[in-house]
Amino acid sequence: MQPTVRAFATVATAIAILATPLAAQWNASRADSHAPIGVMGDHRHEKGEVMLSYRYMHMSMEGSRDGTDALVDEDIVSPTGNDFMVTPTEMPMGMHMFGAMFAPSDRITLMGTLPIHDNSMDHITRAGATFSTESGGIGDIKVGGLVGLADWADQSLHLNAIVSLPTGSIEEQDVLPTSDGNEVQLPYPMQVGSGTVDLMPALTWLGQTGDWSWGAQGGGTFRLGTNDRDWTLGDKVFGTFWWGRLLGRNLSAALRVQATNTGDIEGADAAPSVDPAVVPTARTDLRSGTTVEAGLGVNLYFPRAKAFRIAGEFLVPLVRDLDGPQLETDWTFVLGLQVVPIH
Ligand SMILES: [Cu+2]
Repeated sequence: MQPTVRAFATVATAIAILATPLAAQWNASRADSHAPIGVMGDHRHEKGEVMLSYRYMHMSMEGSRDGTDALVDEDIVSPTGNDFMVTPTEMPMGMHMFGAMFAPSDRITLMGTLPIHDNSMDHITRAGATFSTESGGIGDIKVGGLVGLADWADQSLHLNAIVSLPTGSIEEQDVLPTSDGNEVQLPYPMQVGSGTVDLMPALTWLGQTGDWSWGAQGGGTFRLGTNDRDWTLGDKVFGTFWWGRLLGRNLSAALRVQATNTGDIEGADAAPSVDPAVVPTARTDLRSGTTVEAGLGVNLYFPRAKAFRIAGEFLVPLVRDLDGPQLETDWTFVLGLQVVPIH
């Protein structure tokens, strides 16, 4: 190519790239204008809009690991192994989450979520016996706002300013083989609340171009103070990135990657049943870890039915590096319904 032709081509390409965002307006009425359903606080609303949502999340945890190595349950409770008398073998976790959003202005969307937990945990003892414990109920209510920081033609950036309130129980009890039929305090993973006020800040960046969309969110959960039972769950930081693709007028699919790092518990529960010498779930120093998950999500959007959405996402782990023995997450499924009755 001649220099003038090359210069012209470069300028034309630059104009084309710059003109693309101007030509395309951010469109909230696309199937992929909401993130995969496992992402919280991904979108704002227009002034006056109300959205109600329901999500069901199921997390399947089976088997433990230490570092990136999977462990055999019988080895964890063998006298020559890690010296525990009991270890969890499986923990299915279910959660119903009810949410509401309201936008007092185009810039600010207020939101709140109410989770209801349903946990059970199966165990094996050194003698080979098995037993289960159960817990559940209302978890920690989260309230706050999504504050628009910048809006371009086809991109937007907002701050997630969310606070988690200690409405969930940290006194979940059940019967253990050693408790003579009495209900006693369960270990940390079976508690449904943190017991502390937690700050959950995040930044969310969204973009659309043609039939594609993308988004990124990074943030954390930071616990304030110590709960009434003298412990504090570890802080958590996460980052997630997704790519969405319109597959039709009302259908989109998205791939997502999420990395999460969780810290250990500080302090300790003084209940005799939460004995760190007996079971790994009672060890405050065996809670931390880093996981990377990959998700496939599908969004269905019915604009005429008062902006009704159905979405599902299935996540599998790519990396599980846990300070263990600690139960590993094998898969997570989220199903959600969203409706905008007032707009
Ligand atoms: Cu919404």
